[in-house]
Order: sequence, then C-alpha cells, then structure tokens
Amino acid sequence: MIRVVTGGAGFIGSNFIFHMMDKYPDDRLVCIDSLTYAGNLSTLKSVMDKENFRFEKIDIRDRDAVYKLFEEEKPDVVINFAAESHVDRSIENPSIFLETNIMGTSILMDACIKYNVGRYHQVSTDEVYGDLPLDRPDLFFTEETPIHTSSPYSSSKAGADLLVLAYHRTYGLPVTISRCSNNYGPYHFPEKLIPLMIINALHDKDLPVYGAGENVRDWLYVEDHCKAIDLILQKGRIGEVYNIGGHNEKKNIDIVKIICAELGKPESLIKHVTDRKGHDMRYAIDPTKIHSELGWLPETKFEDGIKKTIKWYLDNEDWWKDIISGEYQKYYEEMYSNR
Ligand code: TDX
Repeated sequence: MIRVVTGGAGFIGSNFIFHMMDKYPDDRLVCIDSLTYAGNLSTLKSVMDKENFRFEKIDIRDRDAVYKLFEEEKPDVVINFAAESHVDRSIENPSIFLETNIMGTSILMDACIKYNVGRYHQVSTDEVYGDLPLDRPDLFFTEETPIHTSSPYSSSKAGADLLVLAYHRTYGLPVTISRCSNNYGPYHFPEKLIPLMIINALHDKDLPVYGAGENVRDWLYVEDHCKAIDLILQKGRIGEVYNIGGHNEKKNIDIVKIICAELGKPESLIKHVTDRKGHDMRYAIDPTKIHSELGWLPETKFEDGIKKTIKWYLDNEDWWKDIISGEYQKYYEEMYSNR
C-alpha cells in the first residue's frame, strides 16, 4: 500500500504520519509539504531516514510537481492535510487561503483521477458549519447541519469540501471527508490558542484572551483524530462525511486558567484584548455517525491530554524556540501589539 500524505510537516499531518508509520510498518508513505511558515522539517526527523518514507517539498498548487510525483509513486490512497489553517491570518489576507485550500485541493483530485488513485480523503473542519449560540447547549453539529461559514478560512475549507463531493458525483472519484473539532497535542504551531498560551506563560508574558473569553471550542487530542481518519480510510463509506469530536467543550478562558494552574503561573497574566472579527461563539460536534458506523470514540480525556501536551512543550523547547524566533516574532507583534 502506498499512501501520499500532504501537509505532513504540519501539526495534524505529522501526527498522522507517526501514527501510520507505527501501525503499518510495511507500507510506503510519501509526504509532500510546501514548508510554509507552519511546516517544519525538523518535526519529521524521527521518520526521515526510514526506507519506506519519502519526503518531497511540493506545493499542492504546483500541478506539474504533483503529477510528476503521482507518476513516480502511483499511490493507492491520498490524504490531504495541506491547508492554510489560521483564522486570524485569513482575516488579514484571504487570497492564499483560496489558492491553497481550494485550488490545491482540486489539483490533487485531478491527479487522483489521472493516476487512478483508489481513495482520496479530505481533512476538513467543524468550522464549515459556522457557530452555535452559547444559550443553546442542546445543539450540536451533525453531518446534516448546513454549511454556513464565518471567516475566509472556513469559507475556503467549505469550498474545498463542496468540490470534493462534486468530484465524487461528477467523476466518480472515491472520496471521504472528515470534519474535526479543535485539535491539541504535540507539534501544534505556536500561533494557535493552546501552544501560544503555554509558551507565553512559560515566559511570564501576557496571555491575550480575545474578548471575554466565553467562546467555546470542543477539544480533541490529535492522536484520537489520527485514529479516526485511519478508521475512515479502512471502513468509511465512499462519498460520506464523518464528524470527529469528543463532547469536550471548554470556554477559552477556562483553557487559559487550566494552563496557568498546570504551569504554576498567576492568572494575573491573563489580558483581555480586542475580539477577533466575526468570532465564532461555540463549536460542538455530534460524533454519533462515526461512533455508530465505525465504532470510534475519543480515548484521551482532556485532563490527561492537556498534561501530556504541556509536558511535550516543556520537553521540546528546541522545536518551538526555533519557530518563535524570526518571522513569528513579526507576526506576533503585528497581531498582538496595541490590540
Ligand atoms: O491569542 C489567542 N487568543 C484567543 O482568545 C488565540 C490565538 C486564540 N484565541 C481564541 C480564538 C478562538 O475562540 O481561542 C479560540 C481558539 O483559537 P485558535 O487556536 O485560533 O483556533 P480556532 O479559531 O478555533 O480554529 C481552529 O480550529 C478549527 C484551527 O485553527 C482551525 O484550523 C480548525 O479548522
């Protein structure tokens, strides 16, 4: 079995590679990644020298390079993690999100058709459903919830999802889509809530909570997400969407307080800053379909997952120290100074 994983030098993609290399040691895995600011080759160093692993620096928008790789590898399965993923960046500059997330997806699927790939899996997000009100805890996103996006990022992911379903219907491409809730765990890029708060707290820097911090996210440990995708690849029905989430809703402010407590830092570091434009209030996934059809349930409790994550950041300072120097400093200043 030959699998192509795109975006494998990023957060969820790299965790998926580790899971798959471990579970299927005889299969070949080819990672392509364009190594944007969010992709780090150092993340993949533990698998880089393995015989059944190949890395190529390829942008999914580069049709010639993608076709050449598919010609060489003739993959059986393609799993697309490659995406611009940060909501705040999409608010500042939408166009790269449309190019990578929509055009890149269509180029990958064209390659799948041309080289007869047996399965295309699109990694998507619960953000395509928009948000839920805080005063209706009885409501959850199901796979039938209408697409109703808020940010340029989520719109680009929704556009890609619609294209994937269209390629299935129009060209018969064997596709599946997964829509996950917020992931956390090792190798999460420091621009996102949990790693940003851990790293700032370690430096006794302000912890910038957008608005009142009442927004709710449904947190999923990244390893549980990877297992769910593996299961969908094995047993999921073609042409179907599967939601992945864990009934683990937490307010942002509570997440930040938990991180302070775990690190022994004072809550006085918390600073409420100007809210994100169009900020989604609540995400909450109903995972009934993947549970009843495929038997998936998240295994990691948040109390354990957050401890493991914090420990990982404490033990892997080299990884994030490199990242937060240079370009990231500039981003941080532009995004947070005078906010
Ligand atoms: O400094 C911050 N302060 C803050 O209050 C940051 C970075 C975030 N927040 C808030 C905004 C959100 O309500 O925390 C929440 C989580 O923010 P992000 O980590 O940026 O994630 P979110 O906007 O929820 O989107 C994430 O989940 C869905 C991923 O970034 C997406 O790629 C994924 O599709």
